[in-house]
Amino acid sequence: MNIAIVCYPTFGGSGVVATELGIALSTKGHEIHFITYHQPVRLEALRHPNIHFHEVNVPDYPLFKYQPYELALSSRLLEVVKLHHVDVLHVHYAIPHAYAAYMAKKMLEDEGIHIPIVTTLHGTDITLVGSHPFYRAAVTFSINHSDRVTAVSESLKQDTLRLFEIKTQIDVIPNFIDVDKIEMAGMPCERSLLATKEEKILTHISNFRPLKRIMDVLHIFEKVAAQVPCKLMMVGEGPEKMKAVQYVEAKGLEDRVLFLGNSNEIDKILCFSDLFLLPSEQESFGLSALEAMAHGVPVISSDAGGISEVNKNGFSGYLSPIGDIATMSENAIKLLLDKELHSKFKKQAKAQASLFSLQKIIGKYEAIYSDAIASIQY
Ligand code: GMT
Repeated sequence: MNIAIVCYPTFGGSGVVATELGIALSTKGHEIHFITYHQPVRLEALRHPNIHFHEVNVPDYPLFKYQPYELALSSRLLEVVKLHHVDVLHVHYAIPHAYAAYMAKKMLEDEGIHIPIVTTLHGTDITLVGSHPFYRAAVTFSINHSDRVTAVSESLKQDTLRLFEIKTQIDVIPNFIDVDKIEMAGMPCERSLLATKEEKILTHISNFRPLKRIMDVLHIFEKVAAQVPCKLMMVGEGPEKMKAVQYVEAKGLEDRVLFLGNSNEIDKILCFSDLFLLPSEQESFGLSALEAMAHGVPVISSDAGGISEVNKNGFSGYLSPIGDIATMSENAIKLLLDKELHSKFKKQAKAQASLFSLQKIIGKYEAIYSDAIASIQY
């Protein structure tokens, strides 16, 4: 198939999922066209012969307070679909991608070209931004006019049905991880560069937005550090980072809390991590938790949204109510102090992650594409 993928090319989970999906589909022989405003961060296009990248350019015009990205995107979609005979448009994150795709579809219809749209909902496009009264009507319209709609968890599907008047069927296709790639990588684990043998390593990866509850991460770390020698790796960038850095400085924790910024090498960081912390306020899935589990890192998380569909309480880690720092810390300490329990959870975390292996999920997207293509009426 000739598949066009639209996504945010940044470090966010939806962009990562879209990129990994495109790469996996390309290895199965599909022709993949990424259409974004810059090359997705996890994509090395030159390495994959049947992956193509088409940049969306938005000219800066001083009259506009807001540059019309949707307009530029739908024009680019039209161009790419025509030039490369694209069979299906897969848009990740409803805003504004599903809306722009609908415009492109209508423009193409005018030229006698009929193309189906598959929209994948990721989380904040529904729960945080999309349901805002200023956007809700357009988001509802775009979802209802997609030929197929998928959500990354049952929790997100239920949120979507609760927050919008949805007339289309929503299929749940969970996020995935290439477990074989992790197994085969066999990368050197350079733990000694960051911690001593006695020290445990706790890791948090996110975009440091308020809903990630970054201060909870630090408070949990402080409680754990009072009983277990440990370090905390904070990976990512975002609006709450400065507050966190200032707190760490004020508490004199600079040598134990390391801010590593955005990283393309999370495999290297997770390979030496002993625990992963994800105390989010909202999380439709929690891709970073799945990535940690695939590396055999147990997860201490909140029970927000779809996290419980990924992290299994008492098996791959522990879940607690949002903001329950005391229980999260107790569970972290319990795991870190009991070597046998920790190694059991490490194995179980890997086993749980394998339920979301790429090989199990990719066929579900291919089936959705085939259905969507077949459903197009000429
Ligand atoms: O978590 C973020 O803030 C990034 C965001 C995104 O849209 O890129 O992530 C959402 O999509 C991910 C991939 O499907 C999910 O794993 C995250 O749980 C979801 N984030 C939220 O629901 C807050």
